[in-house]
Amino acid sequence: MYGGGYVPAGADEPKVSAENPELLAQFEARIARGEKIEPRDWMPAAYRKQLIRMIEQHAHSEIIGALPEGTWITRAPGFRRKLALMAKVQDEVGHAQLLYSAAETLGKSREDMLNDLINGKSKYSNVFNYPAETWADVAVIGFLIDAAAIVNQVANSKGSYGPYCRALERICYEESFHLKQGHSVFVWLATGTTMQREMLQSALNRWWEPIMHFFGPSDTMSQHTETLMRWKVKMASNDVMRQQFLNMYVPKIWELGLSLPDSELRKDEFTGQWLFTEPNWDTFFQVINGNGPCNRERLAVRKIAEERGAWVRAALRRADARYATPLA
Ligand code: BYC
Repeated sequence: MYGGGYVPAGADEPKVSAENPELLAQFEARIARGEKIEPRDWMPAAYRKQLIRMIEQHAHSEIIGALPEGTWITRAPGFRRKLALMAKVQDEVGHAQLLYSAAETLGKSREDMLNDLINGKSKYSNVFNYPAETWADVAVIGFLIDAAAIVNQVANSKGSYGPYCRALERICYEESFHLKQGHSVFVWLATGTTMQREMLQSALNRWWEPIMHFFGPSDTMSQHTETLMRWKVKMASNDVMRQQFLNMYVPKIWELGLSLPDSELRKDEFTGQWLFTEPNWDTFFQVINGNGPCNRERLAVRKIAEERGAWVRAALRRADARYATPLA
């Protein structure tokens, strides 16, 4: 239905110069005026392709992101923590639903997106390729990864593509509850016994580099930022978002007497910028290209879920077909 202009993944990058110049100028003027682009509006093929890539990766990150924390539901200490974690994990899967629906408006089917995830063709966030070894990892994910996601999503919710922005607005409300849940566990452990503090410090040390990677490669290395910012898909560059995160959350970590594994980390009071050791970008590219500690396991779990859910999807399709047939 929305097929015009959709270029499947792997095809050559659509050329903006090949677009009708009049339509392109009108489109760019709408974006400059801050208007939202809606699914049936004209859009350049490259805009459509970039949006599908980004929203799809985001949706995959939500379902794969449910896995590391999901393994802790049965082991969460106490009924209250279990309930909160279960609700959070369920929310993350719900976010994926919203995002897959937003991506579908651009012409790629959910089935194709999920197949591309399982076949390793599509990416998802680097951070979910690491194991959640202890309960403190759940605190770090819930507090700091959700915080990092909020920085990114609040910015992008002001972007140009209507369905993505509306999904992000709703997601941000829910993420702020997740952040509270993560913060509560984080502070509990930070102010707990020596063993609890050590467990938290160790989790923080392990997660720091993946969190720094989360915002994407530094602006000088980023492939897509320039185009995405021009079309207001991305509302801040990777480095700007990383700086915002450092500014908001490093003081909160230090206040609790915890340290971060980077001796260069400090705020330059003169420029207001945070200085830090450049994270290892080779490691980042290894992880996002399938060679992180848990990539294979994550995709294997997803594949099993797809296989076991096949009969449900088939039954739903049959039921849909039945109701679509007019009564005799
Ligand atoms: N991980 O040109 P660049 C959550 C890739 S889930 C993996 O800078 P761009 C949560 C990038 O795709 C929230 N890959 O890219 C869920 C590109 O490769 P391709 C997740 C990454 O798009 C459950 C290449 O590197 N949030 O919160 O301009 C539990 C070059 O990068 C990453 C989103 O998905 C990465 N971190 O900017 C708890 C937000 N970074 O595609 C929490 C939506 C980069 O050319 N996405 N790459 O092969 C975005 O905002 C942007 O895509 C990014 C990257 C800022 C991430």
